[in-house]
Amino acid sequence: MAEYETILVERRGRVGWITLNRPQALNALNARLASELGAAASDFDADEEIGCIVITGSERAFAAGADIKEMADKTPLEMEQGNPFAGLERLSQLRTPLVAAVAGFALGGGCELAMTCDIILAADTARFGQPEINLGVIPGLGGTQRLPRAVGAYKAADLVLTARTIDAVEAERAGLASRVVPAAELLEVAQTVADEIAAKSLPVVYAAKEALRVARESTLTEGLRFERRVFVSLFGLEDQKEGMAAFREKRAPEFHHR
Ligand code: CO8
Repeated sequence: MAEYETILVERRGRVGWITLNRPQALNALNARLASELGAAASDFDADEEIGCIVITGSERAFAAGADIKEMADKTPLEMEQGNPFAGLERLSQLRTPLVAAVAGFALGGGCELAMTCDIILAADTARFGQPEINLGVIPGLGGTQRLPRAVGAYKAADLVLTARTIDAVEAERAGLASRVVPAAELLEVAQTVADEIAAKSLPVVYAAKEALRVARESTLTEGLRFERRVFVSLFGLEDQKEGMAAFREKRAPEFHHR
């Protein structure tokens, strides 16, 4: 496995784990971390033995945003051409489901990184927010686009315009967090959720994730048409035959991921 400086990478069964590891900066996302995260996640995505990826940080911070010190003196052209966060944008192209396991601060780019994932598990210590406006900028990694889709226009405007942060319970109530769990159990729950996903048929998981993505990115008519096409095509898979045979035979399915 490749050597990284700012992340820890590990396999646990069919689950790929990526732990952000810049404790001195509360896991602030610098160009190196963004590129390493994009590379490690893409490697897992290309690996058929991996059925789910978990991204997590430390107890104190999932990620406190983009690295302000690294960005502060850049010009618009440098931000555009040398996009330091290109690596993060790769994450939204992956087929494999991503689970964010968030404890502590998930602010700015950290909140946006969590929203790039399919499922957000929040420890009861998690705090989410988009405080960029206090720095004289706006969210730049999807915060003004994914947040309103997740929590609605008015909650998103409250967070983006005032910079206030919300705790895990408010995040779950708003639809930003999928579940809230005690901090001490966060990693265990993340492994369990990821194991459950990774045990399913891989091509069917890819299809479900893509259909959910289309729901966020298209009209209802287009989305329903896409869903129908994919649903029908899944009847060509061995795993569909196995899943339905297992139901009839009253046993657990044994998927072969094809
Ligand atoms: N960048 C760089 N360093 C950071 C960051 C950050 N985002 N956050 C924390 N740190 C550093 C601190 O500077 C400090 O380092 P040092 O000890 O060397 O001064 C260390 O981490 C610990 O932080 P604090 O001492 O501040 O810890 P506190 O517990 O007092 O406070 C907070 C924790 C509240 C999280 C506080 O650190 C904070 O407000 N951080 C900044 C949060 C923020 O504003 N995030 C948004 C950043 S901008 C962004 O994410 C835009 C993304 C879009 C980019 C799009 C490009 C195309």
